[in-house]
Amino acid sequence: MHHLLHRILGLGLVLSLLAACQTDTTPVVTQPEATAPALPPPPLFNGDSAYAFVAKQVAFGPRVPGTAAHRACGDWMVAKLKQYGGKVIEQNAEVTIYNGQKMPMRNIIASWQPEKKDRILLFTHWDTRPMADQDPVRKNEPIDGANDGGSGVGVLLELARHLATDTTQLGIDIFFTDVEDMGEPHGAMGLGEESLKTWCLGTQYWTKNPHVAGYKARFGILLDMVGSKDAKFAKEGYSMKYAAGVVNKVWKAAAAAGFGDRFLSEVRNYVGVDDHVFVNEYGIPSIDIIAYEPNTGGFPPTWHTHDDNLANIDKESLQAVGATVGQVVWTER
Ligand code: AHN
Ligand code: ZN
Repeated sequence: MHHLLHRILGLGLVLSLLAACQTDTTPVVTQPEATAPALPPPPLFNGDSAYAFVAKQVAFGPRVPGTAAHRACGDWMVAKLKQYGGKVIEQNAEVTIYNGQKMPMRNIIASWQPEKKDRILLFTHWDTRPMADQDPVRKNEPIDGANDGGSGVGVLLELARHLATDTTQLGIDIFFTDVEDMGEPHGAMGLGEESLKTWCLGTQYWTKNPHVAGYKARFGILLDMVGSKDAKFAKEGYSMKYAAGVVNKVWKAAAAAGFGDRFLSEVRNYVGVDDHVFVNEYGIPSIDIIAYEPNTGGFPPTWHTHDDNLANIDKESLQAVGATVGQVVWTER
């Protein structure tokens, strides 16, 4: 009897092992995910609100570092971030631009749930270019920077408005980088020394002096020129080199948010250098969502011209990017 029982139990064990092998198509790894409570849907991103934040910035005048408009706009941005519950840290320093001129720099970082170790970094530059070197006329006058400088801030302030009321699983940091756009006019393409030394000076300062000692994030998303007419986004080369997984995560989120048509599957090298390059070198896998013009293979035609004004901002583009980033922020766990 004893032996028979053993044999039956033994047979049962063998059978259950076989059964386990056969049902292996139900992977064990999905079990915890399936049992985790569903998250509430992401809050509704409001493109009109993001647009109003862009208009507000433009109304201050060009946000050229060292000017009264730059100072006043920065004060307003800090006030909004605080109003929305962000813990704000500012970095004020002096940096040297390509022609040797000293420039005051003001980085602005706002944190939600700063005690959390797992974090997402959202960043965009807020300064505007002091010249219109891509324009045939008035080359020495500053641009409005509605798209280049204004659009990313508009989208992130609208996301901040929701961070005030809708909690995320990860901690969130919004970093408004300064003195990004004072680079040497002809040193923009590629990661040559001229590029690296003269663009993205606020971000370069931050990587050497992070706002929190040893700061880390799971990943970073940079927004740059996200408000142009019918904006499309290619998979940008450095983003793919450093953080292909993050690119794919964001592109999936775009489809889930209903804006998959904006996020092209092609990989393109159309960005000389941008803030995310330095954040990647710092150690946070980061991508750049930056408008890509399929007709020219470059940036939108208003880039570094006087046509970069409010009349050329497209609410639908702000909506597409804001809803996509919101989808990532409120589904990541
Ligand atoms: C270039 O690729 C030339 N510039 C990327 C950085 C930048 C400047 N973004 C907006 N203005
Ligand atoms: Zn620019």
